[in-house]
Amino acid sequence: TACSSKFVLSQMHPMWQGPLAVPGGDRQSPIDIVVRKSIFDGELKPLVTSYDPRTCQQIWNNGYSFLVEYDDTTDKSTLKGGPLKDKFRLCQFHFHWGETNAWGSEHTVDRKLFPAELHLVHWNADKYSLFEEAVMEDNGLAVIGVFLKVGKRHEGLQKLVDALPAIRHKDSVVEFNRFDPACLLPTNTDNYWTYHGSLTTPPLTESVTWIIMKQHIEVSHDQLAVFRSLLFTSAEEEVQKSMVNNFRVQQPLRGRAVRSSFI
Ligand code: SG5
Ligand code: ZN
Repeated sequence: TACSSKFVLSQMHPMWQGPLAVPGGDRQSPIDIVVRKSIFDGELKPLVTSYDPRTCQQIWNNGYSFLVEYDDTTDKSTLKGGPLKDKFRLCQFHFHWGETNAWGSEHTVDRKLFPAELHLVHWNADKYSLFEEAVMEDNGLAVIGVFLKVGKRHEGLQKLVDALPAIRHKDSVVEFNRFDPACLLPTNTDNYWTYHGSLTTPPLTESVTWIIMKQHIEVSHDQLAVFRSLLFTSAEEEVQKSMVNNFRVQQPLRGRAVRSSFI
């Protein structure tokens, strides 16, 4: 089942070893979004993304997911608005996915699992000067989450999918340019849920304003199959492991509010 595979991953994956795997925090992520318990907040603004595809630099397999990384030394690709008071810079995006289409997302909506979830990771450039600094601080990060559903092929995603065979193994990196991350956002970005949480991988710091899109995007089964052809393992390892089920087990809400920008 989905639950048992989550458990196995969080216990077994090398990236999860060490004391950081079990922090004592009470605003951890991911969570289940219970729609009828979410609180409409009329003060929540539309999101304002301004991404420059020329800041796209490389794509790499970090042994847990694949990351598309952006030059974040200047304010060229930014996120503002929504629940945010400050301006945040895009540094990378990545996905989490399952071994089948029945599960794979980290967040769920009324317990509904999606086959994959996109995370666009941004850091607060008004308050901090480096990602590494923002990671440790309250209000340091803002992550946009987008659910993926299986349906028709996603044209924008295909350029990414085509690059994946070159980074099949852990630690492989290739140059990747001019990818516009806005093409992976749903058409309506005004409707979202937001809550205060954490990174879902080590260091698991509670520095993240999560912005979860209500609308999903569609990708084809074949495109997700290419995600699943990636490997957790490096080229040197004898037993190769498919990169699947790279999501964290859900965390308790512990009295936090989940706000919605829509009724
Ligand atoms: C942090 O959290 C990590 C990412 C990790 C996301 O952004 O960055 C660091 O800790 C660097 C100092 O890890 C890396 O970039 C590897 C160096 O992303 C992943 O591991 C890919 C899943 C996880 O962010 S998330 O909470 O949005 N899932
Ligand atoms: Zn993530």
